[in-house]
Amino acid sequence: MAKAHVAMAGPMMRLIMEQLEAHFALDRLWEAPDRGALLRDLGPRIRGMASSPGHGRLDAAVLDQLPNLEIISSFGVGYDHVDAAEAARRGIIVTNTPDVLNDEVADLALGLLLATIRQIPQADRYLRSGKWLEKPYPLTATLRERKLGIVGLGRIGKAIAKRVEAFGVEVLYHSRNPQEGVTYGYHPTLVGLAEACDVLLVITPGGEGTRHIVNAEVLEALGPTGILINVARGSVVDERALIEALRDGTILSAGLDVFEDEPRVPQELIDMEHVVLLPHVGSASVHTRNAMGQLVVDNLVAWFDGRGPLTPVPETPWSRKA
Ligand code: NAP
Ligand code: 8YV
Repeated sequence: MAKAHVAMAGPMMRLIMEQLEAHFALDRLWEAPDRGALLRDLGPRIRGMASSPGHGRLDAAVLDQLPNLEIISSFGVGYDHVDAAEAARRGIIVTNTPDVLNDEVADLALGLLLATIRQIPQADRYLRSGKWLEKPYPLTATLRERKLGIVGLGRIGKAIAKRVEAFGVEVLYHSRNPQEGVTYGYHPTLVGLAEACDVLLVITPGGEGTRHIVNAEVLEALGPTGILINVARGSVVDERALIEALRDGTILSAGLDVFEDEPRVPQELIDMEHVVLLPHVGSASVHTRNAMGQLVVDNLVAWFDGRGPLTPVPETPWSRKA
């Protein structure tokens, strides 16, 4: 039997490419000199897509070119680059890579929190520049006696909360709905959470539903000793409002793994000594990226074997039937 055509808009991990090449006819769209012409010719034959946020948006205009597409297997738990509602309308399955990265992202979130509050990168720079020979590093802020507010107590949020508890820090949270089976204090509004805590840690999905929910009003409520940690998506935080809040002391500091226009980071943030900036590395260990990549492959293989998708997103028709 002829192999099903699976397309890829940009290169992915070797683990993914090698396995997809073994199972499917893999169409490497980025190698085509004229992608439009290729899709006019090949589009109707493509039944699967392996996708990554860096490959651009998968929206109605792209889906129009793929009339027989059955499944989009996306790398990463966040899939805000895929119009999953539009895919659902067309009966196209969308899968993501949940759970396999929870601990890795939670570990990184705690590392970023500690690095921000105790100024670990700044202290490292201090030593390397020889300043320790002149005088000790200045005393820093502390995690002690703080309350930490998690925005989005989902799979990763809960893994973060567990770790924070072990640090002896009280956890509060905000999401649209209270979570069952947790004892953390729930705040129905984000401003309410920001008023009640002095560290705000954001770990929601991106997309229109959460765009700029962390705005000037929330930062004002967080207050002058407040610290913002964002490991969600850059779009969740109004970056301009954040820069202003960091400049004028509305909040104390921020630790950011994600930005509105990645990989471009505003020069104002780069120039600030009192923030910690990471290049979107929440899940970026070999171990965890391999697990995510394997799930991208396994979803496609399961689908074309007739076993259904392994990890469909909530919007897909499949999860509604299940
Ligand atoms: P999840 O289990 O679906 O949890 C998402 C949480 O966000 C839920 O508790 C949800 O609760 C809440 N939420 C959704 N919309 C909201 C809104 N408008 N306001 C407030 N809360 C809202 O997802 P997950 O697996 O934990 O992943 C979360 C996100 O982390 C991903 O989507 C991705 O954007 C980000 N992420 C980043 C990295 C990184 O490298 N930095 C790595 C992995 C994931 P309600 O539905 O009750 O509101
Ligand atoms: C990935 C992520 O780095 O899973 C997510 O939502 O943000 C990260 O784990 C990203 O999706 C890959 O580019």
